[in-house]
Amino acid sequence: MKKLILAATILAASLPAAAQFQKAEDAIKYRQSAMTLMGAHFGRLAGMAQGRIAFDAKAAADNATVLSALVFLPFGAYGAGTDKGAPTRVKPEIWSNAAGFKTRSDEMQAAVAKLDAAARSGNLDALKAAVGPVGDSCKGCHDDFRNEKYSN
Ligand code: ASC
Repeated sequence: MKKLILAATILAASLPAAAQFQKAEDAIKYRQSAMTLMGAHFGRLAGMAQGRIAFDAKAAADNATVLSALVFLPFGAYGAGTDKGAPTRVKPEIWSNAAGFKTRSDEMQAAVAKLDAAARSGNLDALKAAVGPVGDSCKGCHDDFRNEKYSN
């Protein structure tokens, strides 16, 4: 499982963004789908950390493994011209401040790598400590690069 995830992660991280999709709409749907899945799997980990969901070490580790691969997926789907073509909340800063966007994605991926290690430790306190920085990184990037409302 880990090997497969690693292979998928490397592949996703190295896919050429521009050539990956036929239409802007496809890229928008792809990245939104990835974000939805990230929210679902992070939500289960955050729920356990916050006591809303019963702590289950195996479920936590499994969710973190999946999340660890998902976090690379959206960033191959912000090619030029994907600011329209389907309803989207992207801010133009994704392209005008590409370095800032990259920094945000790197920070999030690093925080998720720590969350994955914490989840695999089987220790609830470690999980609790690692969830907050991931949530902060989600929010920070959304504040900078996501609009409140969809474009159309
Ligand atoms: C989620 C989700 C987000 C982030 C954010 C964390 O589960 O859908 O956008 O976490 O709420 O602050």
